[in-house]
Amino acid sequence: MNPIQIGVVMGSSSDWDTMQHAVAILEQFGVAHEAQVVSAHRMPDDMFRYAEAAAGRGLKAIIAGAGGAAHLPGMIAAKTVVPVLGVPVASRHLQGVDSLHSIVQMPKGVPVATFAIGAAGAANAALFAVALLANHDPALRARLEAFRAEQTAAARAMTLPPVA
Ligand code: RP5
Repeated sequence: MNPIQIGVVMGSSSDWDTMQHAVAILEQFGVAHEAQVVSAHRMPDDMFRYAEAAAGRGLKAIIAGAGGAAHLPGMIAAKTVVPVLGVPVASRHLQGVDSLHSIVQMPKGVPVATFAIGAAGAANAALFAVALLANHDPALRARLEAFRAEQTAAARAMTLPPVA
């Protein structure tokens, strides 16, 4: 069994609809990963333990998704130098603009790489993690290049319906 390389954490099981898109990409690329709920507000001690252990456990990046007052990515980043990729989850009342602002507006010195709100952001965070790992893994880089080539072919094959 390969050691876990990417950690995926989220503030609530209600984030899974969004965050599963990150896990799906990691599975597609065969990247060893874990996924779990680590809530900044409801289990802050667990969050700190997770972040403090991340480097020692060999994690290469942490994908952290949260919604609303989305402190999870920033607080994890505050406790580890392992790169944190933040995913704003769409919230009920503000549709994730609150999540986006909470995650993207980190003060200087503690970065969180912030992705788009929702499923696209979750998938792209995982693709970014794959790209990071691919810097040191030629086979993974080849799979990433093939993935891009398939997308290009699919886009070139797109046709448009006649004017209604
Ligand atoms: C955040 O609160 C979570 O990341 C989630 O997006 C949001 C709502 O959580 P639930 O009330 O659905 O558990 O901490």
